[in-house]
Amino acid sequence: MTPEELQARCEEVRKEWAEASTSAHDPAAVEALRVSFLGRKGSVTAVFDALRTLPPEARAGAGKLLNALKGEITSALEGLQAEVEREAVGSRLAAERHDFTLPGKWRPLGRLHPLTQVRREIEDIFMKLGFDVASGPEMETDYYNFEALAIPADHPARDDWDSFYIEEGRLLRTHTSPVQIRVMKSQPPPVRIVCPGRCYRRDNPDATHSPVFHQIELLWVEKGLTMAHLKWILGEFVRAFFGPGYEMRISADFFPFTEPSAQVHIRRQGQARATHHAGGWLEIMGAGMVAPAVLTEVGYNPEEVTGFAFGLGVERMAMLRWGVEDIRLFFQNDVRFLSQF
Ligand code: 2U9
Repeated sequence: MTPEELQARCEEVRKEWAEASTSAHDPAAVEALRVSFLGRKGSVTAVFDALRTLPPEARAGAGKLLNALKGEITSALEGLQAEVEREAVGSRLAAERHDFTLPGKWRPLGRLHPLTQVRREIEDIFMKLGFDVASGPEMETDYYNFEALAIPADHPARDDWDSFYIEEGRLLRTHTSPVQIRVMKSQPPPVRIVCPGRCYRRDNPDATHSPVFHQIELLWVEKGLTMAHLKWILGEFVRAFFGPGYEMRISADFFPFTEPSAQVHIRRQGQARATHHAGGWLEIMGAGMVAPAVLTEVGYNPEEVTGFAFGLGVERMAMLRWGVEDIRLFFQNDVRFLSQF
């Protein structure tokens, strides 16, 4: 090769570079470019190899030219490499960008079942008055559910608690009263407890009956308790649960396990002879002084201690509070109903 030919070849390679380098837009293409110009079989390397074919006195000058070409391409490659890397980072950042103006994901909030809310609220009212919360089995024996409460097998009062029998002598409890029997049998007086729980009765479901329902019963047994203490506790409860502005009255009733027995009514003040029947009085619960026979049965001495008890329906309290007119709504688990509480 002559020095002129080598110089012309250098110019050709420079042109090839100028053309090829414009189309490299990613790191792989830049690397391919480097290999095809500076690699072992690259076009610049080939011209270096041709240097040996020049007459010795021409080699130094041609070498300078070649080194300049190699330097140009090397630094252009470095620039290109830096550029495509910057571009790669830029497009990765663009792809990962968060758009904070997009609407968030809607997550429905859960809440407590209205019956749970009412049960806990009533438990809290009585815990503040010094009562403990007690619980017991939902499957009971005839003895705890009926006999200990002075409701013998042949007594017509049994018909008031139409029950689900599991086998002879075993049934689903019809009220939470057996819990109070169990607690009294397990400890001496005084006893101050509230007993919330699920109860079962063989009723056909309708707007006011459900075969599964919830009760809260209260029991206070201690020396010297009278009907006046019962009335005081009832008044505290009505004020705490329904708020001020309600009047309360008690009237005579009958339960086998209390004597005397009473039913408790409330009425919004100033609602006399309003739209409600019976002059606006609403029954909220039954109550009474624990019958002496029941105290004797659990081993207490009715000459030493007296007690009172009452029972309320959790569903009924919730229906009164929120104006719910069908008890079955509490058991259908329809979110359109439940999400209102
Ligand atoms: C013991 C002694 C006495 C609990 C009582 C009532 C009156 C009462 C009803 C309310 C609506 C049942 O849920 S309901 O259908 N309860 O009227 N309960 S006195 O008396 C007791 C309990 C236990 C040892």
